Amino acid sequence: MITLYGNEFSSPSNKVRYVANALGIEYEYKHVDLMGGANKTESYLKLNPSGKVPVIQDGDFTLFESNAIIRYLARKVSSSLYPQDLKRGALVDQWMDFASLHVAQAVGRVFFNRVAYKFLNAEVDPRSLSDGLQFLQRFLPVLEGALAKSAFLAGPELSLADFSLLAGLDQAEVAGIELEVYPALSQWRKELIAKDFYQKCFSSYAAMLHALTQKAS
Ligand SMILES: N[C@@H](CCC(=O)N[C@@H](CS)C(=O)NCC(=O)O)C(=O)O
Repeated sequence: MITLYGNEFSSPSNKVRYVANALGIEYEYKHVDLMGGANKTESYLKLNPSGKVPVIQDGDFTLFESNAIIRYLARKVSSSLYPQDLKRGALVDQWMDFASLHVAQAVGRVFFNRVAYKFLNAEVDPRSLSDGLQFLQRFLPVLEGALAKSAFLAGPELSLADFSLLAGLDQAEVAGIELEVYPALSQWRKELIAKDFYQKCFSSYAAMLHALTQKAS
């Protein structure tokens, strides 16, 4: 069975859980206590030298980087979530990169500087916060445009790109990021959150995160 090392705070970790659930791939989940430094131990650094979650182990094969992991899982079971067709697959890659590099990173900046800094004993970085907000102002309308045209990000079929984006937006409410002004994006998100693959992890990510942050603050 696959072992997944992750943390509930971590969108990339949750992305892997959503995809594994959707694919019906069983996994053993190992919580990595990031605040307690469990990701910096010698044995963990052997799994991922950067000390980050998520990591999976499939037998003697170890893999880190969430997008690489979800591609691996989809290929392992020949899932249409990552189409074999050259162009359809390339479109999924395009939106996965967009969701991770532009959207999830920007959400992460806002989340860090509005919420996470409090329990990480870190300093707020005003430049990073304003960059994050500006990126979101620029890139969320791009997503709204795509989702107003097709049911899912890379076209009419659900794909890995939707999972990348869904996980990347999980911290939106807690970070005070307004998504309701984007109706197609909000509807797409509402429908995916209701699915079993998501509900198996969280009935509401915002509520879970709120409870965790209250405990940590
Ligand atoms: N690009 C990586 C990002 C992974 C990442 O940044 N993980 C964070 C949690 S969201 C982490 O492990 N942070 C702990 C640290 O940097 O020490 C992926 O998609 O897997």
